[in-house]
Amino acid sequence: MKKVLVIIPTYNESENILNIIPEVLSKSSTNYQFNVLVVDDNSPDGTAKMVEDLKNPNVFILKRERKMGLGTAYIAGFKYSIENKFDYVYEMDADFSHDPKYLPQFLDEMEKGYDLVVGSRYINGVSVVNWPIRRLFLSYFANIYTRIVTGMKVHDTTAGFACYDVLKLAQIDLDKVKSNGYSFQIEMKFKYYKKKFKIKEIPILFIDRRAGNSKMSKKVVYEAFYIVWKLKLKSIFGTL
Ligand SMILES: Nc1nc2c(ncn2[C@@H]2O[C@H](COP(=O)(O)OP(=O)(O)OP(=O)(O)O)[C@@H](O)[C@H]2O)c(=O)[nH]1
Ligand SMILES: [Mg+2]
Repeated sequence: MKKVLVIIPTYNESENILNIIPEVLSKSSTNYQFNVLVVDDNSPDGTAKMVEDLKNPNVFILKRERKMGLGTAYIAGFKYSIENKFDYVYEMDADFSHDPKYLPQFLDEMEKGYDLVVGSRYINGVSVVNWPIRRLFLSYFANIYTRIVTGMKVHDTTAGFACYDVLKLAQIDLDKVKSNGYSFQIEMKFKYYKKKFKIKEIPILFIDRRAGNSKMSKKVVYEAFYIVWKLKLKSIFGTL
């Protein structure tokens, strides 16, 4: 039986976390044991305590002292998956934008030999529901821009719903990953692309958060715009 870890970073997700965890765990089968790792940044709404009170042996938590951003939360989770010898590790949001029903489909693709499977909003047109048109435009054109600058053949470079093969992930120098917001997603995919690891995109329907508040900020958007150039230049000079 393979060990699967789903990393869910949280900041004030008390309205979602107790609903999403059981849905993830319910995907366990004879072939796969699903586990959840919540990476919580001392959410003032008590998200961490709710997770601890579950006392579920398949639910783990990493508690950080203050809000430090999505990128470093995932890096901490990735290291946890490597140290604890999981087979596959997922990135997933707590807010139900990423429907847990898709989780098994990622594994079907992993078993075909892919190193990274990305849940994409931008193959087969656009599959995003309930986003303000401004935000959709921003995300869509940010992706086209990223593809042009980096040359990556990935349609949804900022996607945050993904599954990694842990042995391959261990070959990436995670301490060198510096970006934090959406650019974190771009950076991980670019590193896989440059290493010629096999990336597969599967279509998902992305739905705006069900409950709770958005943490998206302008800073994160600006970061993404210059990071793609930084990544491109680093790859040219061999310092990626
Ligand atoms: N640990 C940690 N988690 C975070 C941080 N920022 C966001 N998150 C979590 O990361 C996931 C994605 O964040 P969201 O706020 O949904 O960001 P988004 O999807 O870009 O924006 P909305 O869906 O509009 O809210 C959620 O589970 C958040 O709780 C952070 O600084 N630290
Ligand atoms: Mg969200």
